[in-house]
Amino acid sequence: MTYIHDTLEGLRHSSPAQSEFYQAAEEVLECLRPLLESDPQYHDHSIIERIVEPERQIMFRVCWTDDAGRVRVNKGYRIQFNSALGPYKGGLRFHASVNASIIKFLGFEQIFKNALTGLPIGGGKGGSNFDPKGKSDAEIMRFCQAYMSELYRHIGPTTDVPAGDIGVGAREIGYLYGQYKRLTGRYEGVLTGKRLNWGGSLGRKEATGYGAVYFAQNMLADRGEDLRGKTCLVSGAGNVAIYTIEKLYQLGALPVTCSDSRGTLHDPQGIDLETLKRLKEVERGPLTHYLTYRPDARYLSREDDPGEGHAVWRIPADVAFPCATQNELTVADAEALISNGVTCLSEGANMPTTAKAVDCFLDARIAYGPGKAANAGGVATSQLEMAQNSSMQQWTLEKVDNKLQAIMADIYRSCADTAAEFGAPHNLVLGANIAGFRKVADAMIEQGVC
Ligand code: NDP
Ligand code: 2IT
Repeated sequence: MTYIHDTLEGLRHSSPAQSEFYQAAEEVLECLRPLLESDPQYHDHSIIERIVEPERQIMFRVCWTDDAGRVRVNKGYRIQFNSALGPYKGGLRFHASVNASIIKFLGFEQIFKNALTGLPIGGGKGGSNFDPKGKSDAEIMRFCQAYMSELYRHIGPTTDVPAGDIGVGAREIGYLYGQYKRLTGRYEGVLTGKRLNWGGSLGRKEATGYGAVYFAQNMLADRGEDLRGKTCLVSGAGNVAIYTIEKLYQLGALPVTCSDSRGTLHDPQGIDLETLKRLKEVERGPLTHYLTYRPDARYLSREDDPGEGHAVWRIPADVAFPCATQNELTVADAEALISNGVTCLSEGANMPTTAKAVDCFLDARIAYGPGKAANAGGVATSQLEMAQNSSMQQWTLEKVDNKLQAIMADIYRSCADTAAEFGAPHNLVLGANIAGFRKVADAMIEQGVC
């Protein structure tokens, strides 16, 4: 199967210095080997070569003025990766680390994730290297307006529908939406993750975290277990982490950690959810402030722990939910989790586990739910928001949550069944990649060369 190797080599030459994208592409293409061997049509239609190439990549300058009156410049991105299944759909990330490789890996993953939801959405992603940390509300607004001043001409409710990701929540979606409306004069479902009183969906804010927990529930149920009484590790302290923690409590589990870029918070009594929400959603302050409300908790600073792994993964527990960022979980972390007896891991973040650490989990036969399956609840509920917008309706929370639970159960079933079909029933990475790919590839073949 030399063309998989050749395609990956080709990417390294045509798109140099994109390590995160190569990592994501290599994982998917390696998983496709058994499918490509058994079904030559994908090779005949050059689907592999076509699927790794974005349909369109937009890069632009974003100029805005800070509170001191200085003009600042950032890079803006939107990658429209694949529209075989529907309009491009995927979040926007505002973080200092953003570059072309990160946006490309996220857009690539989004193709297969969106396919797994079974909903009519293609794959896209965008963002900026704008760093929201320490910015005033007025600066955030001016940046969002400047970013949308270019983006608006490339998006629309039936062409490309952005949403949030790291650094982009309901506040930013509001400023982006206001600017889109000002520029186009149209009030329409061009963004998801909107607030409830102007077109948002009940349950969207919670959906990624809740979905990652529902995915874990499905994996455990297949092994005759459930989450009740289980001690859980959660990383991150943003949107996905907070609603993972909320759902874990609702299902009788005990989440004892969360984390941010500076370190890990460990509260053996269980993370106090109301305090965490107040700190992160209202005050937008650092996680260390938690200790003033809960002095028995401890904050393990990364500065004091310069080793290979991360403190959050060394705390003994039963189930783990990485919900911060890519490659946050290394081989050292995987070994610590496995030796402490973790039996299940569900990825709320995108590609949080390094390739070698994924192999550790698969070799150890723990229940391992890869991000493109486990965190698909967020984008799935975004599509439910699009459906409500286009029919001018607002559904109840119960209706949205019932649909989310059904979608997560279906994703799990299709990953597990596909893994079994290819002789590796424990390998949901293989199952997710083949199941997602098949849907997109079949649509591409049926739509001809384009
Ligand atoms: P938020 O911005 O709300 O929170 C991000 C959290 O991750 C923060 O606690 C942040 O800490 C931490 N973090 C970010 N970057 C780093 C880094 N380089 N090193 C260590 N910690 C970091 O983002 P979300 O919760 O929305 O997103 C978290 C993950 O979930 C991302 O991988 C995202 O792609 C994924 N995801 C999000 C979805 C959504 O609907 N929002 C849907 C599906 C996946 P600090 O504040 O210190 O930076
Ligand atoms: O990675 C993701 O799936 C998201 N950030 C959510 C995308 C969306 O369109 O809701």
